[in-house]
Parts: sequence; structure tokens; C-alpha cells
Amino acid sequence: MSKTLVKPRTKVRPKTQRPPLWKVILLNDDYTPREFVVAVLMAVFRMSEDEAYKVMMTAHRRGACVIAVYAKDVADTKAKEATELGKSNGYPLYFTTEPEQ
Ligand code: TYC
Repeated sequence: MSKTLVKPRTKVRPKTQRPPLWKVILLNDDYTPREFVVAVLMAVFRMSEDEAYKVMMTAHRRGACVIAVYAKDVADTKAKEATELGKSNGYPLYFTTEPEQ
């Protein structure tokens, strides 16, 4: 009697867990110059000047603007770095983070 070998046709594909995303939020204030906010957005968040200007004006008009989403450690690091840039130049510019949804 011959034994039939049956090869499994399905592959086990473990689901890769995507890290939860965190938003970086820019808050408006009355003292930081507009050009400085634009420069920080370009330097830390790699925005074009046009993009940075639009984001800055949204925060200026509405009080806050979501800039981007990243993994938590990246979001925290960028928010801290951008806030520090303001602080070291004597401005109260502030970036915060919060989980998406
Ligand atoms: N409101 C500031 C001004 O009039 C400019 C500004 C915009 C500051 C956005 C912070 O997140 C900000 N000089």
C-alpha cells in the first residue's frame, strides 16, 4: 500500500502588528513670530514653505493644527525638539502629542 503525502497548501502568515499612531499638534500663541513657526515646521517636520505656511495659518486662526502622525516615540521626539527650538529662542511655541482616535 502506498502512502500519499499531502502537502499543506496554506502558509502561516503571522499578522504584523502596526504601532499605534500619534498626532503631533501645533498650538497657537500670541508671541511667536509667524516666520519662526514656518521655519521650525520646515526644519523639524520637513515641510515645504507653502505647506508650513498653511499649517501655521491654520493654527493661528483655529488655535491648533494637527501636523502629522508618527509612531509614539517619533511623535514625542519631534514635538519636544520643535518646542525646545522655540524655548531656546525665547518663544512660547508649543507642540503636543495625542493618540490617533
Ligand atoms: N499667532 C502668532 C502671531 O500672530 C503666530 C503663530 C501661529 C504662533 C501659529 C504659533 O502655532 C502658532 N505672531
